[in-house]
Amino acid sequence: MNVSRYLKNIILIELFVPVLLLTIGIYHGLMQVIYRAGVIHQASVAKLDYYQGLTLHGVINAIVLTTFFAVAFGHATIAFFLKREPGRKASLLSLLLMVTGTLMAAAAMLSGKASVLYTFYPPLKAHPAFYIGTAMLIVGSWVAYWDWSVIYVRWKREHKEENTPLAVIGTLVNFTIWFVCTLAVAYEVLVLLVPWSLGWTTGINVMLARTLFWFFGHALVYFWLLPAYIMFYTMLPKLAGGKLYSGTAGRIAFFLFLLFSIPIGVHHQFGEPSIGRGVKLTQSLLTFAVAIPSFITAFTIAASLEHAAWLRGGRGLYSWIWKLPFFRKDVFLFGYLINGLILFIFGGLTGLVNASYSLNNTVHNTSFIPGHFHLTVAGPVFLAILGMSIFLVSQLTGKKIYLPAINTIIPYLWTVGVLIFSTGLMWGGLMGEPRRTNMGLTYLNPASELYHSYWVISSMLGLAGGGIMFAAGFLYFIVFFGTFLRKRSAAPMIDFPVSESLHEEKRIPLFDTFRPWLVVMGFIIFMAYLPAISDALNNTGKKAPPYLP
Ligand code: HAS
Ligand code: CU
Repeated sequence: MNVSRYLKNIILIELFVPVLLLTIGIYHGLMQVIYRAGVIHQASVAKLDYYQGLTLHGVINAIVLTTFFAVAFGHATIAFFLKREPGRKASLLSLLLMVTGTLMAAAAMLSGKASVLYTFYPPLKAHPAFYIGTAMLIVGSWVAYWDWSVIYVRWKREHKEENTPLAVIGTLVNFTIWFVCTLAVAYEVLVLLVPWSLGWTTGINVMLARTLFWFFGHALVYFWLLPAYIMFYTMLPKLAGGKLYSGTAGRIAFFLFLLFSIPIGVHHQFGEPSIGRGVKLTQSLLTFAVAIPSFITAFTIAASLEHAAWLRGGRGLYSWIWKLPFFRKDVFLFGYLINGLILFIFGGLTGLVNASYSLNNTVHNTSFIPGHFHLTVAGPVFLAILGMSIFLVSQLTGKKIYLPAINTIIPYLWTVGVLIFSTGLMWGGLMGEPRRTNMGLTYLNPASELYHSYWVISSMLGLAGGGIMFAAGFLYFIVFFGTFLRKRSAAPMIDFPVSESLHEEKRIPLFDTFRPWLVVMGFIIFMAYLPAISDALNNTGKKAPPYLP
């Protein structure tokens, strides 16, 4: 499909800006593993402090890159599947807000005035530019969502009897979750944190701030994940040479995410004394419910892949796997997506460990948690972003991919790195290795009185895996920027590989409408969060004064 120059430029900027920043984010990933292992005792070559580096790493990789990508991919998805381009004014306004907000937050972090990590828990306090910049980034993404919603409603009016394309359902579900969950963090930032950071208020209700953060913070992880899920359902089966086993399963999965993504944030707060046991248990059980759409996805995609491999002549219980196009340059996106899925098997299982109320005691605040989330956000999410960004840049600029053979091995190299890295972190975590701690200065520094050797091997594994991840990231930058710099050889376009459904897909009205799902979503959130917020308001204790590191 041809795209206007306008939309092409908007999408390309929304890919270029965060990938440029990602160079800082990935560099600080490498620095993290180096400091933690105690190989270098002081801050990075750029003389940034450990927590400043960790903030840059988390905010750039997990907030900036993912939000920009979700909006860029959303523009492409809406334009391609509904055959209508997003509004010019709305997409420009969205882009400007996101870029300005990001620059403000980046300036605050780089100047060392916002070393508060990506969760910005009070009483850690950042410069107001950090909070306001992050809020602008979020509002910018809302503008794109509102515009797509209008496009969708108009499209639906003209296509009442037609099933809405699955990718569009996925995009709108994702941004609806995002819009609702970011309302809480907007309140936290604008009403609690900004006035406090400006010195207008003297104390802050830490419990309320944290509870509002996790209302947003858990749903955030599905905002990262769903663009990858859209690719798994609507593109991967086609890339594998087959069809999607069940489109209806995909629809059900997306709507289940709408119901269960938000009312489970308390599973990040099992250890907090001010929240009651009843709320914690309820949200622990609801967390198991949110795993269901992922199990549906696992079975549907595995069946689709097996079907594709059989069409290619594969047979046997497992040996069909070798017929899949793992290293084919023309369908390189397959390599990125399949590696993400493989990592997510382990990411999902460790998530279920975390979600188990009592088991969480063992892993909470240990390096087991970053072990888990690098198998998720640095797994299916990051790999889908890397693969799709190269795909879109090549199609939108009309340029051939630079170093296509290298491009096919990047996701495998990354996956090997993540597996080693996460094994190290999770193993260490089970032995109590703390997360978010500059261990190289303390526990692993022979000169420190805190020194002990429990975590030498695990942090060395983290270092080895992190080094491999850095190498894969470096190769990605070469391919991504190299493609930008090539000569144009074709007209700009977007041409997604689209999976057909294996079974004829009849339109089931319940799975082609948002209204009933939104009502149930509101009800569950209300029931799950009313007692949590009430606990946060009632069991707060003394208001905390600011803490400046
Ligand atoms: Fe999580 C903490 C529970 C999913 C990210 N999580 C985190 C944090 C992050 C994060 C960033 O309950 C740390 C936050 C912080 O800074 O403190 N998580 C879960 C559960 C799931 C889950 C139950 N997490 C994710 C995803 C993330 C993510 C997705 C990012 C994108 N997580 C927790 C909990 C905590 C937590 C607690 C708090 C811990 C604490 O104490 O602090 C579930 O959604 C997972 C369901 C997934 C599955 C897997 C399905 C498998 C699939 C692959 C199939 C493979 C195929 C390939 C088909 C059930 C879909 C076949 C291969 C061939 C070759 C053919
Ligand atoms: Cu969570």
